[in-house]
Amino acid sequence: MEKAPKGIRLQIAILGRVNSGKSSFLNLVSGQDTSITSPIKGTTTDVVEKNQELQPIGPITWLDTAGFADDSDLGDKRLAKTLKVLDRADIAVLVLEGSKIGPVEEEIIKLADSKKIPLIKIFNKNDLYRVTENGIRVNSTDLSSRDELLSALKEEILKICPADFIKPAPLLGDLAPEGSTVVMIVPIDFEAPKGRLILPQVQAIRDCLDHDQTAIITKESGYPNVLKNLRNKPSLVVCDSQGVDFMVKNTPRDIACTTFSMLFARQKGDLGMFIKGAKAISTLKDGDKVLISECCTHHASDDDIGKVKIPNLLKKETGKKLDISFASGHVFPDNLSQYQLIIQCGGCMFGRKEILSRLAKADEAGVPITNYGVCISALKGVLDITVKPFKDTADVAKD
Ligand SMILES: Nc1nc2c(ncn2[C@@H]2O[C@H](COP(=O)(O)OP(=O)(O)OP(=O)(O)O)[C@@H](O)[C@H]2O)c(=O)[nH]1
Ligand code: SF4
Ligand SMILES: [Mg+2]
Repeated sequence: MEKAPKGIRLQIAILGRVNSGKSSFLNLVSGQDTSITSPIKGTTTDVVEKNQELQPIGPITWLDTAGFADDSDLGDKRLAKTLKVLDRADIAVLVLEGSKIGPVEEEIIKLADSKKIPLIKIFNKNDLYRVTENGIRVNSTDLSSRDELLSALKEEILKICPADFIKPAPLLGDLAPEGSTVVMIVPIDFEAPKGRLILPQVQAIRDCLDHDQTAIITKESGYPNVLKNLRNKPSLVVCDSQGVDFMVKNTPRDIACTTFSMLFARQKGDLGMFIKGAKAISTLKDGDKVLISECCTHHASDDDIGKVKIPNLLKKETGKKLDISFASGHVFPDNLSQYQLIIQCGGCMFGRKEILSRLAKADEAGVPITNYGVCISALKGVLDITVKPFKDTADVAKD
């Protein structure tokens, strides 16, 4: 079965004091020995991820964490990793020893509340403690209780699940009428993976089909012919950010056009904020620090967009000597105020929550943040064109 991409999975963090039974709970819900369990406190030291299809909710990722109140030497380091999980969790599950709510549990409830993460309490070790509270009571070592637990859990998750997970915002389906044609210009160069398209392209094609539109996929070399041969004009043209100048040059101005990255900027983040952030490019000075933040941790090619192309374009177009640094994967620096600009990748592999959390951190630190696609369009002087299809946010670009 084809795996659901990470970015569309509901992320559920399993939190609780050390030894409360978090890993046992994960093993019970997943029906597998996913996480090591033991009576020794501090058994889970790193975040353990487990994917599961939980119908009718859909694809989810469980995030088993190191427990709170770990007084071992490494306790603080483990807790720091657990706290980072809150930046990407859509929901939290608090695993309690019986119904014990002490200072540790209060701290977790407060943390989840401050990050607006809905929380489900699990009264665990129900066989050892007499729990009288209403809610999900379970003995995580009893495999026969799995079905009952799963149905109670699904009911609770559906009640508190973020609305945009049940019905995710369209990628492009709302930008073109039903029955119309969307042309996608896809580079098939040495950077393209062998025998397949990359995730943003696949998701855009699927979104077209979900919205009863026709998708035509072409390389740059075939694009002029596609336009010539179509009896009716396409409603939208989408291209890879790197080919944005080619698309703009070869597309009549009455046909809307944008980039894959801009589509993801809107769905995963906040396009308006990224557009505002791009305005900071023109204010950069010699010595300014720019952070390039990429969700994937792939090996960079000689022509990598994040590591090579954007830095070169940025230096060339601004003419400034910039101090550019990089962060990848789930790492996002804490001390953001040292940067004058952050450039975030499209984030197609990440959930919306994690990208929004980065936007919130940048906002809090007063640092402008933009994304790859918006930045490239701005640097190539075509942002006013590629932002036009997004009527609600296009005005932000004019301010
Ligand atoms: N009797 C009983 N024992 C349980 C239950 N859940 C977990 N345990 C036991 O409690 C101990 C700790 O369980 P873990 O699942 O490792 O707990 P944890 O919260 O992941 O622990 P850390 O990773 O160290 O924070 C193990 O010996 C489990 O077998 C339960 O519902 N009933
Ligand atoms: S680097 Fe970012 S935009 Fe590119 S594939 Fe990975 S998550 Fe998607
Ligand atoms: Mg554990």
